[in-house]
Amino acid sequence: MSRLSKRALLAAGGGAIGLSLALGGAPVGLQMVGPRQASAEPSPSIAHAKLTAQPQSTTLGGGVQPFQRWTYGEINDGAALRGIAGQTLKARLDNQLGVPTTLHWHGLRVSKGMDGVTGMFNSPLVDPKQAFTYDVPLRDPGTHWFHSHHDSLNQIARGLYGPLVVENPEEPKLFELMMVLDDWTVSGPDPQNYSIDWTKLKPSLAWGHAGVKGRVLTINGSVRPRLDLAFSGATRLRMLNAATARVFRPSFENLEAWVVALDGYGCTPFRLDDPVFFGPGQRMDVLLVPAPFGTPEIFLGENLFGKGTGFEFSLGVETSLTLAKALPAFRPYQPPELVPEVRPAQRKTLRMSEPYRDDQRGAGILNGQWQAWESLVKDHNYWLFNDVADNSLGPLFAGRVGETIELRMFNDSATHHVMHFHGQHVQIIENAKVPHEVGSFRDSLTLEAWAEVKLALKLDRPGLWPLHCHILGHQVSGMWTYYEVA
Ligand SMILES: [Cu+2]
Repeated sequence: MSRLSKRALLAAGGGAIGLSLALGGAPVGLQMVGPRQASAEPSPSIAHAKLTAQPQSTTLGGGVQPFQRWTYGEINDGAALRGIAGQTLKARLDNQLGVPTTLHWHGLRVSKGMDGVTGMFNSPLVDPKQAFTYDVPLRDPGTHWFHSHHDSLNQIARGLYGPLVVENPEEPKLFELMMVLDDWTVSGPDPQNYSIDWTKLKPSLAWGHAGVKGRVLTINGSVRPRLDLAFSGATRLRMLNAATARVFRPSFENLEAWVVALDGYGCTPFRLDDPVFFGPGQRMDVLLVPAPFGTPEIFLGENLFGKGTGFEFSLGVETSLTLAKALPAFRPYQPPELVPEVRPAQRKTLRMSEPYRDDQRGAGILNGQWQAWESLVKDHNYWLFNDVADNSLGPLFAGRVGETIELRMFNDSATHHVMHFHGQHVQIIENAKVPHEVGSFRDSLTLEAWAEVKLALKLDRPGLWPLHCHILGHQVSGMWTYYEVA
């Protein structure tokens, strides 16, 4: 078995995932992630994955009734699709659902038409019983993910997502643990006997507030997950927030925790002593070492105040590198073609707000014209970007490859938003409320109520690229726009 086929698909947390990453046509089995030795064998430049979108019976545990989840094969319980930086992933999506779907490669710089967004963005819609193969160059190492970008609110909530780890051969190999956070909409009076309830995903006034959150929290698809840390040394925790609306605020107890990557890209490592906001779509890589005493735990901070629900870690049998040896090897990842120029070619502003009643001017722009508040909200246009609910005034900006755009973002509202850039990462230049993020490259950033940030992006991939809120009820009620790169 070649190096890729052994390493290409690795499962952490003891679970199987139906992402068969195959080389030469033969699907590859699962393997636990542990400390790995560097190999002298070269990596094949092409990796293949077969992702079958299909319904599958599952249970989350904790008294939730079994239900049909949508998956890419088997249940996602902490496994990841893996490749090595520099490879190209050819991922065949086979649609065995009764509805059309697509795949979006969140955090990856793909080419026009491969991004999983249909319509003006040119990616094909994959009908039931049809297949499409995506070309995904694994340019940037890190913890990324893939998910449906068609009817995303419904399809992601029902489970159509999975982590994608692009390994960096320069980084030390540590014992790893994948941690996918999600929440599930349920109904029923008895918490020991909840039923999954998809009707809560229908259009509702919640879209105009914080979005639709599920009452049942899971890690790796389980209410009571098994979370093994290395017996000694540092564990690399790869966190992903796959929820459609819930911002978490994770914190750790009886653990030393160092953040080494944000949204996949290496950052200047910092010690995580205070909880941080962790919005839908975001990733965070944390090195964890248990304290000598006490039970190591993560608290999810799911209500944004207080510690929230705690999950205990256990100690496995694996050993890993010490923190002292591992930490110095992690450094900021900044591909030169994305490092912004000091003097931007253009300065732009993005203001997020709700429509408010203004009988003279109108409450917001729809179909290119100011409209009354009633006309906006009757069709669930609860959010505006620069006063516009539907992009009818064209792109947020247009520029050429290599140009730097300075973008100031203002959250003029009382809820969180998570801005996600397709096509590339952008650098955070100023963020008064979250200073540790300054300088980091992100594809998704959480803005607290009334927050203001300054970003710079050096345009990299030609095409039209969406920019939207990853609180998906906000996305479908006005919070999306796009930018154009020639
Ligand atoms: Cu939002």
